[in-house]
Amino acid sequence: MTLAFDEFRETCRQRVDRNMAASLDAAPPPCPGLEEAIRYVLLAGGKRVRPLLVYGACRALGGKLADADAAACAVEFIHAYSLIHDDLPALDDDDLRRGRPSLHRAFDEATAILAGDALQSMAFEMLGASGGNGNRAEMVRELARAAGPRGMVAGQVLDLAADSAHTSLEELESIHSLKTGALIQASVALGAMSTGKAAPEQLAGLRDYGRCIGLAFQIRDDILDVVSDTATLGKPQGSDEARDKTTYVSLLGLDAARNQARELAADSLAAIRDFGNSAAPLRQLADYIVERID
Ligand code: GRG
Repeated sequence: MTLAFDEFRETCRQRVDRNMAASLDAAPPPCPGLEEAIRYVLLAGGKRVRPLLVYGACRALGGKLADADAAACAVEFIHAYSLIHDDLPALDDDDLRRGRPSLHRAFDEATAILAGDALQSMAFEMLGASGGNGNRAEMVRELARAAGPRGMVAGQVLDLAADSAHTSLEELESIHSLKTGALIQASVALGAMSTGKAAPEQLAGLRDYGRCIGLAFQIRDDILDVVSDTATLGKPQGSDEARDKTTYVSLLGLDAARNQARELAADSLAAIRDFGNSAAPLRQLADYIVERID
């Protein structure tokens, strides 16, 4: 990774962390337990990949980072909610997240369900607030579509229903393009939309970049579940195998999965080949996503 990318990543990380904290400071929930739970989840770690994609796409179109602040917070709120619910006993029943007890373990199940619900609403409140350059109604619709019953929630339902013995590569791709990919693709689209000046062909190229990088992200996730360790990941290593889940590694093997992730990263770069230097952060993000270690 280059120094310029490291700086971009750190600037974006600090920016989204500051804005998420400020939104809670400005309008805290009138019940301290809920506020504490939301802060526990939001303000302690995470790679902030989705906000980085928002800011990267905004930059690619020559926008200012401030244009994309609301979208960057909104996608991280949705992501945080999805992780809380994903860890619940009714879903993955995971005790560890980002190196700490998952929310329902640190608090209790009811608080975790409600904190997830609250974060989902907070995302749309933040994105729908007036101001900024983008068309807010279209942006709210974009996020709702990605997070909802034709996006992330559908992916989760299909994943729960998948039969590990009979899941094909096509089915796996369709599950993950919904469960993980839809929010990642929407993050890129929202970054572009937040500038208010995304031409249709630019948006199409960026969506294609997001589609490829979303799948590459999931393949890397599957690889790390095999080759990494619990301390580095901050969540239980080997959980896919323990749950007998079909993954890119179980279907393809490690080497072919790595190649597939790299090919998708190359495809993502091809999708934004017409963008100039302003898309450098997105290009470096593609490399980061397939080489990341956590
Ligand atoms: C309404 C019950 C209910 C469920 C909502 C939970 C859910 C639908 C969907 C789950 C989506 C999900 C958890 C996808 C996994 C995607 C994934 C690879 C997450 C890890 O993301 P990272 O690595 O995490 O970006 P950090 O911690 O770095 O932010």
